Amino acid sequence: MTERTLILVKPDAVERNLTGAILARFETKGYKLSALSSMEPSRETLAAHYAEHEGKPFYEPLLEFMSSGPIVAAVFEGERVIEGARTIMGPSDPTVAPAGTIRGDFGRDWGEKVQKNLVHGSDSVESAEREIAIWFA
Ligand code: RTP
Ligand code: MG
Repeated sequence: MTERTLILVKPDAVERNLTGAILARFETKGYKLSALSSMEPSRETLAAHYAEHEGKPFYEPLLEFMSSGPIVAAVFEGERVIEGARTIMGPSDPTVAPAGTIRGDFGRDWGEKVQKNLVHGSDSVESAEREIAIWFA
């Protein structure tokens, strides 16, 4: 079934001029870019997006990190794109993410409280629809 997923190019990736290289990985895999926006998100937007993590130790560092500069929000479409995009991204921790994945190729541990891992991708159909409504209201 054709799905949509929300991809965020996080502030660390935008700062390092990796936006094009990251979006290209989803495009060259064959997924269709259907929405794209560059922005500096409000705290309200970030709190809505990360509501499931409220109260966790990394929550405040995460919101601070995500507010630290511009991000790029994108919607990609295709068959099983949610799972496919997460495969392309690799595991959350860039130190153990395999080479060939975005996080494995471009990421590392910078010794900070939050994992600066370059990219976000929705983890289910329900999350994707919820997140797309937040970022592309
Ligand atoms: P995402 O939601 O961004 O696609 O990443 P994910 O599913 O792989 O990771 P998740 O568990 O949903 O966590 C959201 C983001 O919070 C930061 N994080 N830092 N212990 C830590 O330092 C830690 N744990 C999570 C990461 O930026 C992660 O992507
Ligand atoms: Mg997640």
